Amino acid sequence: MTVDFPPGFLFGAATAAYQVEGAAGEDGRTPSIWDTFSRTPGRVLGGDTGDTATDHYHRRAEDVRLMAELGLGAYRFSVSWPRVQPTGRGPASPRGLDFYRALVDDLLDHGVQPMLTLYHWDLPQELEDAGGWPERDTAHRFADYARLVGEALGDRVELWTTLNEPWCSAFLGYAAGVHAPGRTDDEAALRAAHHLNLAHGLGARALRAVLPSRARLSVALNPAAVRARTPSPADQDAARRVDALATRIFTGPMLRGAYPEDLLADTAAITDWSFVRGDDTDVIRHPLDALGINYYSPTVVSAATDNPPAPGQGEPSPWPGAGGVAFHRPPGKLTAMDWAVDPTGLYDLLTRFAREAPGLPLIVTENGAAYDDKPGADGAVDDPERIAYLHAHLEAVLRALGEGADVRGYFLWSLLDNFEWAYGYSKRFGAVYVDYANQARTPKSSARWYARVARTGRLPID
Ligand code: PNW
Repeated sequence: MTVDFPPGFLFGAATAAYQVEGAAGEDGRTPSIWDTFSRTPGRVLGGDTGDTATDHYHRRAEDVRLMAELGLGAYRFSVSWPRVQPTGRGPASPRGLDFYRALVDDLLDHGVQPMLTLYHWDLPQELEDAGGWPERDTAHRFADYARLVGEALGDRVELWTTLNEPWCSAFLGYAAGVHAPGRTDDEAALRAAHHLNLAHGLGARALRAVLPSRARLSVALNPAAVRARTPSPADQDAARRVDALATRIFTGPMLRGAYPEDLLADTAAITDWSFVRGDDTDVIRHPLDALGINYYSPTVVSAATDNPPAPGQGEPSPWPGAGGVAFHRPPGKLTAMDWAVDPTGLYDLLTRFAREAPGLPLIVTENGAAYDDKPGADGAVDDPERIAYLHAHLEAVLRALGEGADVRGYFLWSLLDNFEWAYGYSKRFGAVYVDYANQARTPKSSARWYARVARTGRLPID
């Protein structure tokens, strides 16, 4: 197998606004659902919030210099909706947009290509108060917001992503309730999933109308690399259900213009899907220039042996319509998230979408691992497990490339240690260590290792 990536392959790192920016109340930014959620006692480990995060809002210039030092070709970041459109409606906030203009200018000055995500989970609280993603109007609000950002940054940003991981927004946010806004209502979660799909389609259309033709549009999904625990028909059926709820609920309408029949049947006890109207699925099937895939760990399932609870009766779960499915810890070493390390899942997803969506370029928009990193006596942070994780997953990308998958780039999650949602600051995903006492940045050994891969375009052979 070759260790060389194709010429032009993008090596980047990713972050998201709420996880790194801080400055939660500055320059006109209003609360998002994540401010409300994290300030509610008991929701986030340790009571952590994104009020300060890694203070990236004030350390932007230093952080961009760091990216350039690390030889990154690209930086994937998200725009905070309540920073640029504080009430979720109406005109843009010039001060909010100024931050992203300055960030993009800095990136371009340093030869780092910006990749902009419009929505990485920070819905303006005012829109949640009006019903949030279960309400159809939120999709239209998103399209207006997309247009505002497109008009402001379209001359400088070529790579655009509408949504990050709509599965998490819909099912962790509205069904399991472990992410903002913390609701536990299966029907609302399925409505949210549809309105996120619609937001993607309307947003893509709004962007196309204002962006120059060289702009490239994408969405970043977290498709599940699902495996049945055994080849038995019952376990295979469990895998099919989870695949429908995790992946095809988005790729069905986005890539094929229809919801999968089996998904509609599996969720029939929860909803009749009458919130899907008229030409919605045509709008959602907007032509894309790339598909972003976020991957961390596989999902292993089997048919549950006990009687599944009726819809709405069991513990809140992010899988409405998969009541009869049991989830298992996959084999393999675990990261600090207790997620199993298994690069085959990434290979499987890349080759699957290469097959199912021929001609659509793929980008690994997130991949990485949390470990219990600690500075040594000399202040250096040595993280050999992260290097091994990255190496193995980049090898999986090369293997998929070797079989013809059109993978254009790879973004490490994350540039910096940051606010890891419900886990607060307890989980460190960064290639760069952040000391939260003084916000000092220290590249870990994995950052040096990754910088060499990015500069040379090849994996080191050991
Ligand atoms: C993704 N799950 O989140 C996000 O895009 C990042 O913001 C996040 O920091 C990163 O992965 C690491 O967690 C996920 O429970 C959060 O299946 C939870 C899940 C999946 C992805």
